[in-house]
Amino acid sequence: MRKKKWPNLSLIIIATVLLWLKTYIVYKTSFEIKIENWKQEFILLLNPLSFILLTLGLGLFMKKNKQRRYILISSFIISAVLFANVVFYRFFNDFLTIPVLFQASNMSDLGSSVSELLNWNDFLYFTDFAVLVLLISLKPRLAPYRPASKIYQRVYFLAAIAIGFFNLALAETERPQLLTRTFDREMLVKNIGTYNYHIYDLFLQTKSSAQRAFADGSELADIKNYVSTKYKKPDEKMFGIAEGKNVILISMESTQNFVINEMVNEQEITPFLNDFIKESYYFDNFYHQTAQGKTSDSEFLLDNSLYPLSRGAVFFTHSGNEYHATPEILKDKGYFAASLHANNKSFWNRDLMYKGFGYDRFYSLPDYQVNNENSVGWGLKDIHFFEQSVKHLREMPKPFYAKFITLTNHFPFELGEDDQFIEPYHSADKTVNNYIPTVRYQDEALKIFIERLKEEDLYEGSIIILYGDHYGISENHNEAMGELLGKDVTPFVSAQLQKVPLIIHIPGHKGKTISNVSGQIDLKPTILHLLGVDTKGSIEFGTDLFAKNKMDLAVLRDGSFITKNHVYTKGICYEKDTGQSADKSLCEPYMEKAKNELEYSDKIIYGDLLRFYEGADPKSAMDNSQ
Ligand code: GP9
Ligand code: MN
Repeated sequence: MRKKKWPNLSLIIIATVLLWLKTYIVYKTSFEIKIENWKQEFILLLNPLSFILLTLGLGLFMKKNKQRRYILISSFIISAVLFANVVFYRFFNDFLTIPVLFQASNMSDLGSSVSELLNWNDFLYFTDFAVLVLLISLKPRLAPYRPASKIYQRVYFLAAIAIGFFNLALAETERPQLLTRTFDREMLVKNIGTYNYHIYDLFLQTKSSAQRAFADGSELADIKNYVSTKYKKPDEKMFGIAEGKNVILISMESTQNFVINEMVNEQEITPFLNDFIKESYYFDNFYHQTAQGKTSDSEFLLDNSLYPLSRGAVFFTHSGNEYHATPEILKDKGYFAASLHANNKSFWNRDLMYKGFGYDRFYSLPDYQVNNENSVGWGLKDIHFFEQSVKHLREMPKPFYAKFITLTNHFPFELGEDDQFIEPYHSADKTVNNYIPTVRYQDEALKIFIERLKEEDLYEGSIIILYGDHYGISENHNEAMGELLGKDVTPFVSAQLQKVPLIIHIPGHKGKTISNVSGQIDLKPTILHLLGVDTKGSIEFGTDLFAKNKMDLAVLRDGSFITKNHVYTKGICYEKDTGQSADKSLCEPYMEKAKNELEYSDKIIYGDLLRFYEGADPKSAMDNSQ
């Protein structure tokens, strides 16, 4: 019998093709990368190639066994990076960044979420690696080793680099300024590929470390100018109205504004909040401005009126910076500042960051009794959390600035039957279905907490501020969300789904609904003005929500923004009334502003510029400048 002739393909080529095709298949099946035309599709197909060729190509300089080992190990590592992105994407609808990787302590705390995020068939993501192993051990002749000549090596690397540049050039025609505007990771990955993106991210990381080292106070002048033109005089009727009162802040986990006054199964999702907003100031056009740092980003916005970073969590990456946060400012007014959250103190690096903000006390896991009965999903159930927190509140020196961070309404939105005050929604999407009872549960917990505050005589002497920390339902669930809302979730709708509730209750005030467009960045000046602290001259990007001529603008961390009449997202300007795309020139006046805001805020963080601000505490400013 004649022996069949197999093609003689070298190991490097086989490994490259396998990894390349696998990456493309994963792009198409595990990420939602929107493709608008054939050119984009071609870029997507092409983009993993140069990196894989270059990396595996190093094997050309190695002898047989060493080469095999190198190809196997690098294939495995590259596959693992891709898989890590897939798992991360399932949860955050986003790609990994280096700062996030260093948040391993968070990742290990994810516990219940991780098992929810892994599927039994995930081993398929390593198919190409398995094929390589089998090939080498069973049919090594199919991938023979051939020492590469100098010429071959040169041609190989030139070709790989040429493909890389071709890719970049194509991407640049499709997406000008791609590398200079890095708000949108999806855009980056789509154009330069996951692997090159990680290299680029590494470059950014190095750059930001250098930025601090080289920063000096001179950059602050422009920024000071910018914020001082933005400053709005407080409304005389509201300024100092809560002076000396306690401040009770409640961060409502994953709570989006669409749940307010919305019905599911003919029942209200938030019956308590629907009533409470009637006796409070309720802001129904208020946006979260968080990015990868989720809850911690919202805390950062709240206490500093600075934007969080577009990549990583600023709580991790810049906890050593000098800040001029609300707790520190309120010290002069005799306030005691505390944060209460029944989780590990190191989650989101809170223990360190809180010190920098001037918190006096962090009531964390050891301050709560947590057991199997009173916990679910991420930990202590909200009703128990509030109940146990009342004791801490009682003991706190007055007046206090106390922030309560709820937890039950957290992905994957688990809840025992006994705690379900409303039935899950009925759709094909478990996440959206289960979100409804956990929001409803949180609403019940809030009702009980407010009752307890009244019993403890803490209600009348406190202003109570409730806000949603960030979205709960990502764009991965547009279909079920569309069903629930009765409209298609287009990018225009999606941007507006980033609204979170903001409710400010001031004793003795009737309150009202305020529909100006605003965001979490505005919380700090609003709170300080209510307490009688004028923020004039301080470096912050928000404006007092009660100021008479506050501009209608919310800049989201991905560069999208919302104004009175327009929504700008993913490069398109929409008419708010109709949802139709509008002439770009209508959004243009705000584009520069949005860009400036984010860039100035980033500059402050990367350069640790508040260490040069004369309003800052001189001692710590000195510590930091060494
Ligand atoms: C963790 C809690 C939830 O302590 O704040 O974090 P999140 O995942 O929403 O950022
Ligand atoms: Mn959160």
